[in-house]
Amino acid sequence: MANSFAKQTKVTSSHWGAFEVDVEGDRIVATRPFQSDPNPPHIPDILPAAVHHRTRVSRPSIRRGWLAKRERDGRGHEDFIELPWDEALDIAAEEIGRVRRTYGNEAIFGGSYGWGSAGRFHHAQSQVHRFLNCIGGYVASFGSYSTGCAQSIMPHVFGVDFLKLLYEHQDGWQTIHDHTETLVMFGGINPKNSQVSMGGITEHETAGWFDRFAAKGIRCTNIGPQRTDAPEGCDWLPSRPASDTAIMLALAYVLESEGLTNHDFLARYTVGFERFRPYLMGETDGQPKTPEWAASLCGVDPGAIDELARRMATTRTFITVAWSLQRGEHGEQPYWMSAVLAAMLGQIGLPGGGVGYGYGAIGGVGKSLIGLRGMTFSQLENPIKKVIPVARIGDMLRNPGQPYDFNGRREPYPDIRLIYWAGGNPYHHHQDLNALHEAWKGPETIIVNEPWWTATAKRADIVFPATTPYEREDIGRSNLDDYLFYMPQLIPPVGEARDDYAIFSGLAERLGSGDTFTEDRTAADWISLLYEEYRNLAAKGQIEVPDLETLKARNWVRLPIRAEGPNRTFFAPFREDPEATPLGTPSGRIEIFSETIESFGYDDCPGHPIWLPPSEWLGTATVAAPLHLVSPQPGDKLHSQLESALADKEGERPEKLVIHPEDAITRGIHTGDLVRVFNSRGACRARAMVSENIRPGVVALPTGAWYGDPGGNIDLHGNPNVLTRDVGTSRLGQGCSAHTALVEVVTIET
Ligand SMILES: Nc1nc2c(c(=O)[nH]1)N[C@H]1C(S)=C(S)[C@@H](COP(=O)(O)OP(=O)(O)OC[C@H]3O[C@@H](n4cnc5c(=O)[nH]c(N)nc54)[C@H](O)[C@@H]3O)O[C@H]1N2
Ligand SMILES: Nc1nc2c(c(=O)[nH]1)N[C@H]1C(S)=C(S)[C@@H](COP(=O)(O)OP(=O)(O)OC[C@H]3O[C@@H](n4cnc5c(=O)[nH]c(N)nc54)[C@H](O)[C@@H]3O)O[C@H]1N2
Ligand SMILES: [Mo]
Repeated sequence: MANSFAKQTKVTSSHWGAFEVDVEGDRIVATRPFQSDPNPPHIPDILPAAVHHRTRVSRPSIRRGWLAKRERDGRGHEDFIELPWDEALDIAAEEIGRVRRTYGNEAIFGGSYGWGSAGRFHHAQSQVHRFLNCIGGYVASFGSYSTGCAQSIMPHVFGVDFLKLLYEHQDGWQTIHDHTETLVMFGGINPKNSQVSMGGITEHETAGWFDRFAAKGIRCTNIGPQRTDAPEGCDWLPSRPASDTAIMLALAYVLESEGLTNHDFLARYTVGFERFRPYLMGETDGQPKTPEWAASLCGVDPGAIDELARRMATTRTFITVAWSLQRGEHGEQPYWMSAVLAAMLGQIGLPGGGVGYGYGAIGGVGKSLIGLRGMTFSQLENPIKKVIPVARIGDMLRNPGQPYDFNGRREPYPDIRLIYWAGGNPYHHHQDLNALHEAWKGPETIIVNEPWWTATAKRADIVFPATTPYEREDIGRSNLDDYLFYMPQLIPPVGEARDDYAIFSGLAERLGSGDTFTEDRTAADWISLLYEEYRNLAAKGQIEVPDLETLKARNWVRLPIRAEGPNRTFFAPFREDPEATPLGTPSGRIEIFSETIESFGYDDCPGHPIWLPPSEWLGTATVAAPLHLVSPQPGDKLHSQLESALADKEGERPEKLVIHPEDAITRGIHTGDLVRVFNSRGACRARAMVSENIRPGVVALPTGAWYGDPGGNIDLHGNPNVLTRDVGTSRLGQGCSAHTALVEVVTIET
């Protein structure tokens, strides 16, 4: 074995891009940037240490109390007993069978949210879903933590699936460069987040485009709590988190009161402005939505709002909205209001004008490609039709059988007895982790496939060690990228790790569904099959893709799928002829007022966008919790992945908390100090970083540190989710509202 893995350098792909890997014997020893990446990330630097880290799960492991007497309370602090694969698979299969027989498949939660790793076949979620479908199905989840709320609200407004709009139909960077004069970025466009794109991103180009925008004199304005959310050189209007709807309303008010609204556009392409206008002008609630009104909420100078509104009305303006804005309570409102504001400007459907979502959130948004999709491992059909909004898992576990509202429907939460998770880390990603820790005691059994002993693995009953992508072969490809990779197996599996496919094959076989799951194919057979299907699809579009053997030899190829010049967006044909190409809304137009939403009768998301203050923000700050906490994505890695190796590095843990000098001085905090960040839900440690790049009153603590404290007083690593709220954005979207939280910060005496 060792010989076939003797010294070699190969390229592989990941969610944060392609990189070269040096292998010696059975170890990854170094990584280097991919040759044609203009701006490679540093994330792979920590990969060699992480892959061989002592926190790898080496053997199948079953928690002692669960094995002895199916006890649940020990999750998170009890030790595990290692077992041989066959024995552990027997026990797991028997338990899955028992739960199915006793409670039915509706008692199995297999939503299994998470990014797992790139690679088309060994895609953990596809694997676990297919397995569960083969044995009768599972309760699934809808949407993502990234965009769940937008996925619910935006189809009502634009009549199109939000992800389709996002990934197939927005202006490309070239179009923005060529046509846009004013770029208004709510929540910024962050090169730090652009490092990542699901499925892979080879050429990191966001920062390069901003250099070109600057050279061309495009005015770029970042509206939000952190200057660093946009590249250097952009204007910054420091605003309070959660106040964006008020700012957008004030911009709309200026347009309407100064005769700058494009009423021809509203008449031809939208419905419901007449029902929204009285609210905007204050006729319904006595409060005109003036810049002065907005200033009291958002903290931005009214003069700056006035000036911006006029500039937006008189230049080609593109509004972008970060995903973070809908990851907060009432996150539906800024999304809907951004569409209304863009409609009032009347530039939707013109190149470089209108509104777009998620630029910078992931690096793939803005790349202009001609669609060549495909290469997915079929999950088969789920016979169980129960689906919860993804971020409502804590609620579901706390309230079995209780009704909840979601986008016009009301139904009871299922009663979950078994959870299967592969490729995600809910103890990193979910809100209010101390509350989740309690809710997690509900199910009888929790099974996790994981390469590392994450906080989630530690809270499982049965843990199967999974390989990382470097320990198996796969194909790397993303709908938002123009490269194709053969991802070779670089090293043998670490410890006794197996691929998710092998784990699920073993379980399916024991449960009598082996043939349905595998169709009698090995992993290599599946990779060949999926690849051939993809090649055929490409050939139909006149795109030449090498055969698999050639790709294996070359390691990677660049696909000729870049769209040349400005691209044509979703709204262009609609603008040209709204009768012939209506939108998919009930009216066929952009819905400023939605009869459908109005009919739901939700006071937390009525028939047109309105300003709704969240329950925690600077407007409700208290002495006990005076600071607004935003918890953005980490710049140095992907979520909680590779965490154990990063945490070993001097000075990296606890995670850094950005705080404004004014807030730091009054608390006697200096850069480098250890601080305690806390509120009524929990507490964590962090390392202070005093900076003027954040608005006073706001602190930022990135996600990604492993949740380190089992039910005690303080999370030692700095996971912001001990502080965040586990409430839905509204009854309509029920998305994650992580960015809505108030905290206090004090120094820790050392
Ligand atoms: N406070 C706060 N919380 C947030 C957010 C926020 O903005 N603020 N953002 C949210 C968002 S948008 C997201 S997307 C989530 C991200 O949350 P997650 O996607 O859950 O985070 P990851 O750390 O990427 O988790 C992936 C897990 O899969 C494991 N894994 C990798 N490869 C494989 C494999 O091949 N097989 C198996 N079985 N496992 C594998 C990794 O080791 C890791 O533990 O966090 C959310 N949480
Ligand atoms: N390096 C790296 N990149 C990533 C990821 C990663 O883990 N690491 N994760 C990827 C994933 S899964 C996702 S979903 C995307 C997320 O992409 P986004 O949702 O855009 O990113 P966030 O980091 O949550 O937030 C971006 C900024 O929004 C600001 N913000 C917070 N609340 C508000 C508000 O109410 N109003 C305004 N105006 N601004 C606000 C904060 O200052 C924050 O820094 O990032 C992706 N990119
Ligand atoms: Mo995300």
